[in-house]
Amino acid sequence: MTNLNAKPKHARLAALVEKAVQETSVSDIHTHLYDPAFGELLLWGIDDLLVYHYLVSEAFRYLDLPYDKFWALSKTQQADLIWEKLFLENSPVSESCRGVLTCLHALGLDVKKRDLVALRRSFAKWKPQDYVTRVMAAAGVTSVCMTNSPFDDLERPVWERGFPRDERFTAALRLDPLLLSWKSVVPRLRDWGYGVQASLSAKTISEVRRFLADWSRRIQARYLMVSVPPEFQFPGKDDGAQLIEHAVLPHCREFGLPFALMPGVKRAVNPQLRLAGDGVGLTNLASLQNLCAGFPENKFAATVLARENQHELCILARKFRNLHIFGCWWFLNNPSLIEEMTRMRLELLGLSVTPQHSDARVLDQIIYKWRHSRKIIAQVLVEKYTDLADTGWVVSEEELRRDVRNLFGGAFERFCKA
Ligand code: RAT
Ligand code: ZN
Repeated sequence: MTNLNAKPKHARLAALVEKAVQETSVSDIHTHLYDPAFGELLLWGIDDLLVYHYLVSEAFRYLDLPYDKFWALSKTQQADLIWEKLFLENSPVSESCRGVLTCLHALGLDVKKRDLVALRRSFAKWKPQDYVTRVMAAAGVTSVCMTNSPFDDLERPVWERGFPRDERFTAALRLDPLLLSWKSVVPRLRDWGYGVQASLSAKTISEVRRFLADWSRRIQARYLMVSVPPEFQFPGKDDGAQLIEHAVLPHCREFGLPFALMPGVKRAVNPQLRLAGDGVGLTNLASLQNLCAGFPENKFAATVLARENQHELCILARKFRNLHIFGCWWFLNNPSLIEEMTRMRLELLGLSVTPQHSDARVLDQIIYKWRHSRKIIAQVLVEKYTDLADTGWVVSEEELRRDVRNLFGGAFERFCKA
């Protein structure tokens, strides 16, 4: 028989959950944003939103322009073309396109008129520093973790000069060149005063550790990170695996920092698309298992790019408490997949996960990435709490707020400190 009281009770629960999810601020643990002290490296505004590489690859589905002609255009011209193809000539139903509109709408701009020139005028009024505050408030985000690479020639000099940190922008030390193309970074490390050689002698390893220590301190890294291709193997005899084992992991243990792995990206499957040209492949997660099992004193965080890897990743995290899984990365950052992954993670791991990170490259994007994800996370939570309520276990408002805080950065924070 239907319980006639059930619906209003559950509607009240749903309203409480939605309110808690809306009101709980997020600590966004992986973005490509920059502290405003980095000047033009911090991207924001309508043109940067439109030339986001997620949209570039979508625009090329409709564009018949040769790639090099597109790249020769100015940013404004590229944005004009993308607007025309993805917004005017076709309805902007893809998640990345919808995201642009969510941002504009949240900022109080009129999207109905489809007037790009007027939109540009509205953005021209903002100063970056004030805009950061405005956008973070609109997104309900209190801190964003940057992706910081000493190998980036635009970024490195800013760190070397030093600057007063904006506390809202925390740092993560990104190591892709070091671990994926060791031979190419040897001369650079030598230029910077580290006595390394191509062969991984004890002296070279100790100099790499000195480099990691210098940079971890300089940027006050919250964690170290690398994205790896699907074929990544650990343990291994190649430079990357050796450097991880003998330099990165001991360094992380010494500094008490997690090592974040992002497996599954096939870089430059279409190099003509530049940043938009990367693809995805299925990863053999045995390597991650070997890391977690072989180095119980290390903490690992992971987000994996292939949808087909997600179930196995959850099972790994059930087996290894030194593994924290996070985010619906890149091609997974779509409503249908966020919903599937969030539900699966909660069912297998409870609240000991970080269901989302924004990966924002343009400041404004934190608005849409979090609005869209909050909606889905709330729906999944309502479903889970309703199932509990059916057993008689009713979560209090305080309990559900605690849970949401954990999902929005608290669980990761605890993992980092453990
Ligand atoms: O999501 C992205 O913007 C990608 O281009 C990558 O930067 C990815 O998130 C990464 O961190 O490698
Ligand atoms: Zn990223």
